[in-house]
Amino acid sequence: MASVRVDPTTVDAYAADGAVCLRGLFTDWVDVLAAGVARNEAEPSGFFNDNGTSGDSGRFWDDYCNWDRIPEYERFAFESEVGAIAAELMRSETVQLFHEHVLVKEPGAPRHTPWHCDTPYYFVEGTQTVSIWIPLDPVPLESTLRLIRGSHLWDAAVHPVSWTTGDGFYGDDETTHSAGFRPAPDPDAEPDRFEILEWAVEPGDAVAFHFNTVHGARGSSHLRRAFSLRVVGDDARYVERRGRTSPPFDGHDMVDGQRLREDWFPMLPAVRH
Ligand SMILES: O=C(O)CCC(=O)C(=O)O
Repeated sequence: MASVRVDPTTVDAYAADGAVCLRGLFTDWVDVLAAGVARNEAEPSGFFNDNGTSGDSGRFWDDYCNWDRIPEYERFAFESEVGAIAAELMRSETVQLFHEHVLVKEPGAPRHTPWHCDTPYYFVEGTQTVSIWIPLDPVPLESTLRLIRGSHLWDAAVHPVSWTTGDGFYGDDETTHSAGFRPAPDPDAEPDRFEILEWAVEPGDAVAFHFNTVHGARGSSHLRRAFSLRVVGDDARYVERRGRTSPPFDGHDMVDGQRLREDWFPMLPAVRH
């Protein structure tokens, strides 16, 4: 019988709130992941993006879909207990890797991560989804990930926009709000309306959040490297979007309602070693 490390209260909180903080579960992997991020920065993929502007004092860069060429990422995905932890949180028998995403704010990076939810950018949906966001540096409250409690259960998703230009991500505009999306909220302007979950975290802690959960972050005065592993569970299915998706996964050849193809999106070990 596999041991269980996420306590039932945390699993219930994940279902109710759409985000939880996990303390110290990945401490042994911090050096491995940090080596992977250094390799990633030295050998960026075609998806590498500097989200800032030329006058910024520190960059906010991100890159993704590199797990099969960065051995440190691959080892973490397949050899750590992240799959089993995700299975417990999602209450899922299976855990399938969607992709990894690295987000680095260099000291002084002024750029905020805009309030958004990930689902409309992705071509997969389900009640069983989770991103495991792992800081590789100490992160104080002022620069940590911020999430709106319960927003994974909202009826309408936040209108997806480009992080760099703010334009509609599908090549659309404001009218899209009437077609099933809501505009990005501003929780700081409406503190009575939205409850924010945010935790000061240490390297190897994690914030686990549902693909539907609305989240954002401020800029950072210090180096803030984060490694986010995104996985889906039993009920997640491919969904055709009305425009491009991120990541794009060109040529995937899937159709509405299909499980993600396992040759591109492999199953991870879903029980503890
Ligand atoms: O690290 C950040 O600032 C944002 C992270 C994020 O948006 C994500 O992992 O989906």
